[in-house]
Amino acid sequence: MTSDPYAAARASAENLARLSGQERHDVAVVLGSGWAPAADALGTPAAEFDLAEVGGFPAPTVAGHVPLARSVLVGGTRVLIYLGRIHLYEGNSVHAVVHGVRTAAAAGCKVVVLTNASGGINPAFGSGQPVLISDHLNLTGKSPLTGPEPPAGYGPRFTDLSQLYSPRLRALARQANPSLPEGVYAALPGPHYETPAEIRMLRTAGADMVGMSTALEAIAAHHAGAEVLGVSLVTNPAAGLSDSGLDHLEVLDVAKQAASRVGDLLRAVLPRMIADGSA
Ligand code: 8IG
Repeated sequence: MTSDPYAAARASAENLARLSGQERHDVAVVLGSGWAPAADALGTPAAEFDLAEVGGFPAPTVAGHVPLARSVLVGGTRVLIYLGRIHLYEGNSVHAVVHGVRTAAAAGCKVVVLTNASGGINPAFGSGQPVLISDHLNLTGKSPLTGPEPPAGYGPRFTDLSQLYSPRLRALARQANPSLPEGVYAALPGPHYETPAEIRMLRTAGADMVGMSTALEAIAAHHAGAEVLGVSLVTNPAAGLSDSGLDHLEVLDVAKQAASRVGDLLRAVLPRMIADGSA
């Protein structure tokens, strides 16, 4: 990536237009751990391409993450799907972590849908439960807005996050599935899972789910002018809340089983996301 992350996003958006054959996109979807089956539920891609060709992305290092993107027409909405994401715990900079959503915004996306798999802290959320993210605790110690002054077209450096997770988009998702609960997502740097004491602390602090992603991307997407919908798939009880320990492969398995169902939800909601209906 060049030293200016905003210029890098513009350059990648140009590559994206060429590779996808689509001048602009309307909505971006970032699929988290185990969410790949949701991509197929969104329909046949018009184009699929390697993120290495888009530029600015480091190679991912975690099982279950594929460095591909797709362009899919869902209804009349041009959807850009990232089949995996970049994590801090892979040793990446905060700018690399948010490069995908900045590129999406530079490619025209007015909505960014961030999905993840998480540990459940709220005891009401069993494994396989999808939850709409209502707010987050960014405990990564990082901000994607560190660095150069943002150029024109972006929000101010001191960006307001009081409505980070769009109430409008959450209401749309609940129209499609009224039983969807909402919860607060705590983002930790990882890659280790928490101690039971840390989970007790997070619960006291108001967290319902815990994971290692999403918060930084949500901030960057909002700052780039996109509305954010966050959907977290609870795949395990957080540390200390069950008798067994945490196993990454079990987590991926639970996510896979639930992901296509949540993909159906996204397919129903995506065509209704662009507010003026002109997409
Ligand atoms: I899936 O229990 C998944 N991701 N930090 N803790 C953290 N991340 C997670 C967890 C969890 N489960």
